[in-house]
Amino acid sequence: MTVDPGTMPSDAGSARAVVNGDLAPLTIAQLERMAGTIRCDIIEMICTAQAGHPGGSLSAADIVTALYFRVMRIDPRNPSWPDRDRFILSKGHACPVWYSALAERGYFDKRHLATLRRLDSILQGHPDMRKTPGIDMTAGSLGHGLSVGLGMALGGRLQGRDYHVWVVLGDGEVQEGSVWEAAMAAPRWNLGNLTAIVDCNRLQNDGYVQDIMPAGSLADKWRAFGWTAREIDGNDMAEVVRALEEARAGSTAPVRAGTMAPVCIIAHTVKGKGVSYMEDVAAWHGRAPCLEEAELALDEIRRACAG
Ligand SMILES: Cc1ncc(C[n+]2csc(CCOP(=O)(O)OP(=O)(O)O)c2C)c(N)n1
Ligand SMILES: [Mg+2]
Repeated sequence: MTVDPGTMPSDAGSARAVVNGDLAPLTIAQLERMAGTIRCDIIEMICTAQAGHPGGSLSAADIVTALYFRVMRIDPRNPSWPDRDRFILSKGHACPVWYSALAERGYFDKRHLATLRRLDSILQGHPDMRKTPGIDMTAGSLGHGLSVGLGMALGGRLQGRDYHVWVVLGDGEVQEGSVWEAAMAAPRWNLGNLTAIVDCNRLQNDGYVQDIMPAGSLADKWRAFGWTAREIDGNDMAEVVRALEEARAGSTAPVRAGTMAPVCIIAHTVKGKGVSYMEDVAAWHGRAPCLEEAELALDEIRRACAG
């Protein structure tokens, strides 16, 4: 299939005093429908490319939808607005969920989605900040996102900017030692402007985290490092929105008088969420559905949204 990516919207250049672009924050019901649209995009993109990672994209769809359509302070017409909230998908292989959210939110034409993973596409197999409007950090090699987010949060404070930094990590990814170096440093600097969200879908690429590297209670581990940690159902939109909004509002336990701890949200999710034959099945970590499988998936997702 040949796709004409169309004309890219131009970067508006100078910063404007726009909060959340021109979009009124979506209601929970609207967010749930948008998450369904994003899940459909994910299936279509990966089926068209015949490559990609559906499982971890689908599990994170509710979190990414809530951030882009309600919680984050962003302006899609001005992706480099200095006061924008920063988002990092540290588990970069799940980028179809990010690309869909960016397209649905207006950062670029939706027709680009059909070019996923092509050599000349702005949407590569892993996120590339040099190619995609709205992407602030290249990812794919697991374990780096929280350290970069920490730097962005410190930079914001040094510049007197009040943006918030959001980092989504995988529950397999947190086996990387570098995650815990950043986890140790963030409370040291009282970075209440940094939120980590761990997409706990119980699976990594070829099996259960519990069988490969049991982590015990992740919440207890983050608390031991000085974070405010809470556990939520990461596929329940109302719970997701509440946790994210509270993290942004800084309604967390003070570390010391006048300072705030960074927040870690342990989001319990289902890998492959929304597609029955993909749910909780390790094989769908990095496998593309054929046309028939994709049609089945789209049908299920649309029915769930309509119902
Ligand atoms: C440093 C590094 N090691 C290994 C990989 C290969 N890899 C890609 S995805 C993945 C599993 C990640 O599991 P998780 O973080 O739980 O992601 P999710 O379940 O959300 O897909 C691995 C090991 C990688 N991308 N980077
Ligand atoms: Mg996982």
